[in-house]
Amino acid sequence: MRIADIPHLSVTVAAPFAGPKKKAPWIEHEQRKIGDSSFIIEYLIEKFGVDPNAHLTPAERGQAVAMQRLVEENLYWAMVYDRWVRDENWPILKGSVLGRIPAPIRAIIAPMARRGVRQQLKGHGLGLHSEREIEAIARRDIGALAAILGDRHWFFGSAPSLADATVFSLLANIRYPAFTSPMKAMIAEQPQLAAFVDRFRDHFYPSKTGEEDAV
Ligand SMILES: N[C@@H](CCC(=O)N[C@@H](CS)C(=O)NCC(=O)O)C(=O)O
Repeated sequence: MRIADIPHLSVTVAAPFAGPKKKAPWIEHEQRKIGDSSFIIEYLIEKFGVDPNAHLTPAERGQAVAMQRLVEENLYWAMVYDRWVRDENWPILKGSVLGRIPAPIRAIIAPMARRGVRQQLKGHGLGLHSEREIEAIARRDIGALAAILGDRHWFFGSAPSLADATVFSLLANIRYPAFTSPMKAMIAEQPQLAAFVDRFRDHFYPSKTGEEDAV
């Protein structure tokens, strides 16, 4: 929405259960609720007549879909693993992601949510691997993104497109918040990719620049 200049109000909720898919994110527009970031984007492109991918070639659009799957369907789960399974991150998670739930309810819900996420990780398959194996998978994904970006300013063309938003959304969530993750170093070891994440933030979230755990 920031790329396409669509006026909006961002709301952070304690739990995603009011969403149509019972997952975040969802949008509410003209009395309708639409869930899942890809369906939301399709809806906005049609409703507002703006397409951040308009300047991409068909091949680039195909690559953007492949990158989105890498980020959302694979690398995302490595972030979930780091946040929810690593014991050192559990107190941070309880105070941040789960921090909006009132304390007495949180005491009951938090361990249940953790068990549920462990089950999700196993269902996906990533949670069946060892910590070392998960690190190796994440390293390959981050290396692939860095190789695709190369020394370019944005992933495709001279203006930001949806691939930039997709990659930023996940890498910013690894790079800036206080959670311990081996992926922080993996991103930092790819200076062009790390600079890209910072550049996107400076461009679209100038008020967050300088904050360590604001995303
Ligand atoms: N691919 C979906 C992913 C949605 C998703 O997994 N959302 C997570 C938070 S980032 C969620 O709401 N999880 C809660 C749950 O599974 O109960 C999208 O991009 O919208």
